[in-house]
Amino acid sequence: GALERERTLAMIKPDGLSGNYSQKIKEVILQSGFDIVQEAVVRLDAERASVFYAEHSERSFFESLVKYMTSGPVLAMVLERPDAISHWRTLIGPTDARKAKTSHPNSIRAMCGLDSEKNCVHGSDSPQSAAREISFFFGDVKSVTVEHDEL
Ligand code: DGI
Repeated sequence: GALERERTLAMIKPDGLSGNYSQKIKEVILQSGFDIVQEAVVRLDAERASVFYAEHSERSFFESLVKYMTSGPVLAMVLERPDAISHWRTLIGPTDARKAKTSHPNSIRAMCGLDSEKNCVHGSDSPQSAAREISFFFGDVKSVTVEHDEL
């Protein structure tokens, strides 16, 4: 939990956009003290969606996940505030939106998600994923921190 300002990649997935949840989700974002630093509506093709979710390429649900993520446009956003990564993960709730509806009723996934796949929003799960996902949508970040042992 860094106290310094931090950036994360948030995404409203196709069902969130087509269900007209963007405005409501943005209200939650702004009321929670995030700045929306960048945003773009993007249509992912199968190749791009597969790259985004490459870590799940061996999972049984991968083909279905790619189909879902290419079923319509998504809204990608760079969010900034202190502790942005874990704060946004807390706001969106658990991966399975059905679980979210019972255990985290105030979460974003409880509001607009359907199940463990169609869960309407994404949030980076670590500083490494945030850097990768921000550059996936918005190009390379200029101020990437380089660890000493990488030099
Ligand atoms: O970081 P999360 O999105 O909360 O969850 P994750 O990184 O474990 O999985 C990424 C996405 O893959 C998730 O948002 C929806 C999909 N997914 C994860 N687990 C399942 C799944 N899709 C299906 N159909 N079944 C799953 O068990």
